Amino acid sequence: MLTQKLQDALNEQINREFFSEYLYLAMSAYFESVELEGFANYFNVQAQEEHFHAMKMFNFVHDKGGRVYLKALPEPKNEYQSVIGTIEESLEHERFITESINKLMDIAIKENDHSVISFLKWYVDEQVEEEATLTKLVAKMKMINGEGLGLLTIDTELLSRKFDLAAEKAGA
Ligand code: OFO
Repeated sequence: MLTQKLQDALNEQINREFFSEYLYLAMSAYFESVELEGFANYFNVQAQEEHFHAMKMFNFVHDKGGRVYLKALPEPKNEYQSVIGTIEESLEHERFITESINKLMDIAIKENDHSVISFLKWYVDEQVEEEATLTKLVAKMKMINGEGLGLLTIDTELLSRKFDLAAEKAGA
């Protein structure tokens, strides 16, 4: 069983993970609109990962005998001014998500629920990876000034990113 407080906090986080999916789809659509297929693919794959994060938590709440309540999603930002600015905003968003996972973990510790603590460790580690990947991408973008041949080279590199459900589950 989950305490009411933990169930509410997990439901909030499920909403944030689905919002992340929505936000990254909006970023993917922006990149499609400026013909940067690799960046569009990168954020499309990221959106699929976020869906996985949300569903992993959705299923966990049920496994714990809890109740999932889905809430409305805010409208994501659809217009972006630059490639580098968009990546920076995604990094900012991941920092916010890291903070919210940390707060959720604080609640699990306070409620002394070891199964939730153990479950959330996966998200804590995942956030390290999420922030590191985007930090490196921002650094690369700064090296090339966010434009020209460098931009097209990175765009081509990002085309190869794929969502691998089996690998995600294996890491689960
Ligand atoms: Fe779910 O990690 Fe990004 O938001």
